[in-house]
Amino acid sequence: MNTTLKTVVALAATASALNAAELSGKITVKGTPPPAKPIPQVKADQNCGKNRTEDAMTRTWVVGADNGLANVVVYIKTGLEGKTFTPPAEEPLIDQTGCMYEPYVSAVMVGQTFQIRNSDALMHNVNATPKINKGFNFAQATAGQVNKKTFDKPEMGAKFVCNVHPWMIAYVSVLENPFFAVSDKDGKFVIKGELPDGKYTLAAFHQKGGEVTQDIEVKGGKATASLAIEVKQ
Ligand SMILES: [Cu+2]
Repeated sequence: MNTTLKTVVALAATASALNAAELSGKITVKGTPPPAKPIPQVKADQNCGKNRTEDAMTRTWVVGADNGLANVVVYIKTGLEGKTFTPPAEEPLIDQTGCMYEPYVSAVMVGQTFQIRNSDALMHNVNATPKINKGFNFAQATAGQVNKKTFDKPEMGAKFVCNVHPWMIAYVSVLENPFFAVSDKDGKFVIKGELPDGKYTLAAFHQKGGEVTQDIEVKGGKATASLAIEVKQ
């Protein structure tokens, strides 16, 4: 390899090392949330509940190990002004299975295509009632039906319901940039992407507990953060 080429390769390696960022951390709950409630209609319905031995539960507050709070949308809220991003090519899936939405909470970028699937051998209707974006409402009558949708404006927690099974609820947040994640069952999150070092504001949004923010600094492609969401009844 000649010297010029070596330099180019070295520079490229440095550039990608600087840009490949990973933000990680944990969301905890502060206070004592009300316990999850059973949704007995799910198991009682012979079609919805045929693979179920235990009741479906409400998912308003899902708390895991060490007060970790699930279903929190974590995203970069400020620090990226003036930049534009291409929506990820990946198409997240919102599934309807056993008459429950999976996942309960998800996030997409503005303009990112996502899929809505009916995995049940019965009819659901997908009634999206966002406040900022345009809503939609359509039936999925057969198992395996997939419809693709996008939202074109940022919005937190757009609500999806099924009017056939009124306990079926999901929330979809729409973000302006691709730097977001949803906390897992123990409150952990990882956001990966090509992100320059610098100062940003990270936000954590919970459907019931609202939003908290924290200033972070990405250095050498890394940052960690811990945010607490307070219980609101
Ligand atoms: Cu349904």
